[in-house]
Amino acid sequence: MEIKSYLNTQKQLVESAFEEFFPLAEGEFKAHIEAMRYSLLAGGKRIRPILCIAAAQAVSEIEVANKNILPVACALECIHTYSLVHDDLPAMDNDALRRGKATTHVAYGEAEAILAGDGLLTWAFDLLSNPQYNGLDADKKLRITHCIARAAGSFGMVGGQTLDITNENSTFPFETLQSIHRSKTGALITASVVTGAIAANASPKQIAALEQYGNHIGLAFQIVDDLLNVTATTKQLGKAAGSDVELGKATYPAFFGIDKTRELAEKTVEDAKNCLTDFDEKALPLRLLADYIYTRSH
Ligand code: GRG
Repeated sequence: MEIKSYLNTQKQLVESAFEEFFPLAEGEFKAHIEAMRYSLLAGGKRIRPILCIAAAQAVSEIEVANKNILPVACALECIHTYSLVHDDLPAMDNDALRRGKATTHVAYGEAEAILAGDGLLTWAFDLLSNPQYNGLDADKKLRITHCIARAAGSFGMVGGQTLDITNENSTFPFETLQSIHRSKTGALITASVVTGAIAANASPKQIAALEQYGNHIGLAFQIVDDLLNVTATTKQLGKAAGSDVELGKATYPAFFGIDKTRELAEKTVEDAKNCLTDFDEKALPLRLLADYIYTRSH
């Protein structure tokens, strides 16, 4: 299996699901929905929904297009996209470029961008709970919803973003950096893997192993993001390169230099793959995704 073609196929699957689930820009709220669609459909690697699908595939024979997995996968991408829209705002990172396009506040204005982010976050929970889209039983729905809410909120992504912003231009211990990375980026990535597994009826033992896998790749993802911020170009990334130094952010390269950071990222990816030893060949996509997280160029 080629990771490139796997990623392309799953990405198309996720994007067609958005066409099915996401409201059209029409009617009374046309302008608001247009701003949400602008950011959601602007591209992006769709790593979180793909991880959700891959985790489901790792524990069952289910068809990838299983109606119960795609709404969860799409909800994760809605939350991720909202976080990018808000992260780009002038009050936060103040970025003008995202996914190779003007950021939402540049295209639609600040108030619309805030509301587009709010709408995307809330829509995620609509998707998760609405029986029209999601045929999971009530217990699974509740577990998945709670897992995602916890990962996205004050004890996960939002908490991590707060730590990140309040620590700009200051020195702090490495443990704080790890904690920022694990909560700001890692928590939603772990939730992507865990919720895919729950939706596909994984056993508690499988869920525990996949949670560990998710923790490692979540951290690796942000370490590589730190690296790319200093080694890649704005054109390659589709967002501002070099912004971490400009904003005075502490990062892995700032702590360890580029070579050591690469080593640490590679080791973290190996740790992730080691969590999959009890899984059979159905976990191949998860193994390849771990490698991809290390080798990605944007
Ligand atoms: C609650 C007001 C308010 C704002 C929330 C939580 C938050 C703002 C921002 C944190 C999210 C953030 C920017 C995390 C960094 C994670 C990261 C590496 C993002 C880039 O993810 P990719 O590479 O992007 O998957 P694509 O564009 O491919 O989806």
